[in-house]
Amino acid sequence: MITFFNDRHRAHAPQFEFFRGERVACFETPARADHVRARLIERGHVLSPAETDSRVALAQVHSARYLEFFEHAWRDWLALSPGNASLQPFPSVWPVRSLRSDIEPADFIARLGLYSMDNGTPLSAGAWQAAKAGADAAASAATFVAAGTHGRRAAFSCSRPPGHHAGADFMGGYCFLNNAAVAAQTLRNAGAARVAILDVDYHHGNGTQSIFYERADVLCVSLHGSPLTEYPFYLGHADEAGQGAGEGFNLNLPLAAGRTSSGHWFEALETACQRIGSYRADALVVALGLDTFVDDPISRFALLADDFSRLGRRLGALGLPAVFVLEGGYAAAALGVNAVNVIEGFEEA
Ligand code: OKP
Ligand code: ZN
Repeated sequence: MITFFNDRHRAHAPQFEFFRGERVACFETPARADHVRARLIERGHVLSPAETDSRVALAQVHSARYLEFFEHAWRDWLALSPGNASLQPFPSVWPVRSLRSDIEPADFIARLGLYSMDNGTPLSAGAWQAAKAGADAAASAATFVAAGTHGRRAAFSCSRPPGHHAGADFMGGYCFLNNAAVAAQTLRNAGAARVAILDVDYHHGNGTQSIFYERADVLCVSLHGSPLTEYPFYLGHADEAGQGAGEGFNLNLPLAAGRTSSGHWFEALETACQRIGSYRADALVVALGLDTFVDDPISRFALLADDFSRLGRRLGALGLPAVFVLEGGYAAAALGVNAVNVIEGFEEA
């Protein structure tokens, strides 16, 4: 399967994040994408640089003021003090219930809070460059798949940082630009009437869900650890079915966290696949998180390397043109085998 690789991902390499009051090394590292790249090459897959500008799709799935903020955030951070070049900005105040989010404050940290859902998404000097190139890779994969004139087409966008927690106007959960949403919107723009997004990352894709929540043209289905105990906590419950025109076009399949749940996980995958089949999608976007792996350091499911092959085969059996977009997965050394197992399982089917 052709891979569109984000060769600017290294521009985003924050130094630390917070865990229970302490600074810890980031889980979302450049090594992640490098491991997947190395495995793809080892297995003979073709890598291509991004060739589609994602600007059009980005403006359809994110708000103009959020894109404006994020693109210039590092410049604005440096403008506070030249010494900021070696520091990471974090939000410290957020417009929760009863506070206003319609007026953008002038203060930088207040703006950062307005456009963030957590303090776990460190900005870096190259965050915009890396994330924008990642969105371009997702748009390129979708454009490639949409251009397929005969036979089944599929492509893999191999990129970081991930995207599925980023909403129309906020960053969060290591995510800045919603790559899966960019891929789905690019497929729609190219003429696909109905696009299904299946998010198999361990964490609920709250950003993707919220972007398409009132739309019937993009079905969102997600398998994830229950938000009662797992990030992002405030979205991802089973009763979230979509709203307005989008009612009935969102399906959440939350599962209890636990190392012995891979049987339950594949049962839920079956439910997800049935729904995608009945939707009669023209194309599929897979938000491919690999943090369901048994050894993932921040997640609690129990999938093994072979399970990722099985996942790929099941998705292949849907018989749909597909765009795979890399999301999470923090057992970095295992990421290559696991990601490529999904890709090759899909091709096998
Ligand atoms: C992003 B993706 C652990 C903090 C966890 C949020 C997790 C974001 C996961 N110290 N922070 O869905 O894989
Ligand atoms: Zn995740």
